[in-house]
Amino acid sequence: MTLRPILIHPDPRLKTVTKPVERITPEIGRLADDMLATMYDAPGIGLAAPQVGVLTRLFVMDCVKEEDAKPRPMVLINPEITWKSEDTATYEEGCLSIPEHYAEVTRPEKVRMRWTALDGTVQEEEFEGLWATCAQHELDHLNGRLFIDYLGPIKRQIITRRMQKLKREKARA
Ligand code: K1U
Ligand code: ZN
Repeated sequence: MTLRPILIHPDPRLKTVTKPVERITPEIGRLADDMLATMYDAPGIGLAAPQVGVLTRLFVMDCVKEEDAKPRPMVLINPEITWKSEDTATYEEGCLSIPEHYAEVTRPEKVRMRWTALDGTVQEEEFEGLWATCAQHELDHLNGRLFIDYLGPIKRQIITRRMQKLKREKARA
């Protein structure tokens, strides 16, 4: 397993609409393993392929919060929303590609998602709470959308400028 570097906003790869996975190859299996390891290491509750520079429709997530609970690592390939609730929920979101910045985002409270698992089977499940928020945040990544795109232009610009500064500092270090 390899920890992969996480891209920091702004980066054109984070604004790209990604391509479907055509075939579940050993390379896709390795990507999923690496992404789960990278997500747990960060730490985070989700990670989408474009965040590690791979422009394909795959994300991982595990929103189990309790320290002593069994982890639930999930790999979702070619995910799509098949139903969303009219009720909405607002969560303070973060993003591993926008470190140390958080903002409230309102989204459907529940979503039903269909995806292909690593073993090739088609799965469908209704998510709610943090799972629903995270699944929608990750699906947005596959469509080149970041949580700051839900904010007003001034807040978005402030965060983008801070990230540009952070990247300049990191490049000098
Ligand atoms: O996609 C990402 O950048 C991962 C992101 C997912 C996410 C967080 C919050 C709401 C929606 C989606 C993160 O995991 S940010 C880190 C984080 O939320 C966290 C880190 C450690 C413990 C618990 C949460
Ligand atoms: Zn994110």
